[in-house]
Amino acid sequence: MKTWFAIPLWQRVIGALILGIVVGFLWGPGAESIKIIGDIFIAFIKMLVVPLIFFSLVAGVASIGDLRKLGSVGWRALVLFVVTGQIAVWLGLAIGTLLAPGSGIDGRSMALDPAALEKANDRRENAQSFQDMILEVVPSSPVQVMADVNVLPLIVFSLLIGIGILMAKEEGEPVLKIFESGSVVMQKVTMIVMELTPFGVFALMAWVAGTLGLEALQALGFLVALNYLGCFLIIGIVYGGMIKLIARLPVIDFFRGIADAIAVSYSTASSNATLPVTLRCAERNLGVSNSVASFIIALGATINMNGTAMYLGLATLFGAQAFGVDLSWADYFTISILGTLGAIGAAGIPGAGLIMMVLVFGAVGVPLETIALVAGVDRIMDMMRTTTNVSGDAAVATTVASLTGELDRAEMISADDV
Ligand code: DAS
Repeated sequence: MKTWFAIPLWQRVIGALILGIVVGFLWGPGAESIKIIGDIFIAFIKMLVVPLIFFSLVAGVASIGDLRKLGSVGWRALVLFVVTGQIAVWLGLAIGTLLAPGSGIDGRSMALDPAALEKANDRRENAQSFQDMILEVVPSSPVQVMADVNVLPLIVFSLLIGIGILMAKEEGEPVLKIFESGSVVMQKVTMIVMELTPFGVFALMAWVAGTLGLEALQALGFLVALNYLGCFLIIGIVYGGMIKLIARLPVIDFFRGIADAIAVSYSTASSNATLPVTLRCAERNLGVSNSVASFIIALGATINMNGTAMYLGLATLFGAQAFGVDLSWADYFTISILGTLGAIGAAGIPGAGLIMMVLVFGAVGVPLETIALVAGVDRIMDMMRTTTNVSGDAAVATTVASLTGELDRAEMISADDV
């Protein structure tokens, strides 16, 4: 037992992934009989959605209030968080639309859950009037909204609670504390659920390999490749451009400065676990002042997750293509908003993006069965998403510090440093 937990989770998951594929090919369609193990894992993932969104989003929105205390530093960080988040999610949508990773899978033949496909088809055929759609977003019965996992009104309700806490100022503090500690508790519960990942991944990959065969695996491999492509584009172009054009600093020195944070974020797939390393890199290698680094990087680890936002856009299109769900421009807009909110609501822990897919899929009628398809390869993608999230936190902190005179260039690691 001790040996099992001594192995890093990501190695257990990768091992389960490979073993699942081999067993699936050897077992064939009979592998469907162990899919229940994967379904149990997905059910636990769905269990997390409402409490995790509610507590994390409320705490995330309420913590934005601190940004005002930091004046120009705070607002600059918020603007960069929002702008990079939107670029990221639209990049994911563009890559998913242009390269169509889900077209290699015919979800309808999977007959995974006819009810889910029925709901998706109904949604398209009985396209609601605009008024109906607006009315649906209003959380007229918050408890019912949570019971139905109706994510759009849940987000509206969470945002309003967060804003209410901000407006209540000191009187809102006790409630804020509840949501902040509730958010931490839900992250711990999520980490418990994530320990089931190797078992769920093994069963789901055996089922995919055994029943859907090579074309499904190829489609998943393509999705992983596009996830990496999107993340590399964000890191290289968005962050590289921010450092060069706005912070006016040598890009190579920036990435050398955060090399340790990149290594730790990739291996842990957790922004929170990488936080101390990111802070140290920002202060020691990039010369960012302690006040700016500790505030922006800590906040960024919670609400600035551009790799996750990009992935939510990409994965939603993957599911829509796999199940033949036509998405309108209004759906794309919904995905762009929810992808950003999902990234704000996602905690900096392994599997947060997997959980937030429920949020986006539910809103645009993409069957949740897509999660069973991608869960097997999520960890490999999560490692790169997290690296992108962490690099973004460091890039925003460095840029804002440079713009507000809170960066000591003499401290910045440079090419001639050994
Ligand atoms: N693992 C999350 C993080 O720590 C990212 C994700 O799940 O997408 O940033």
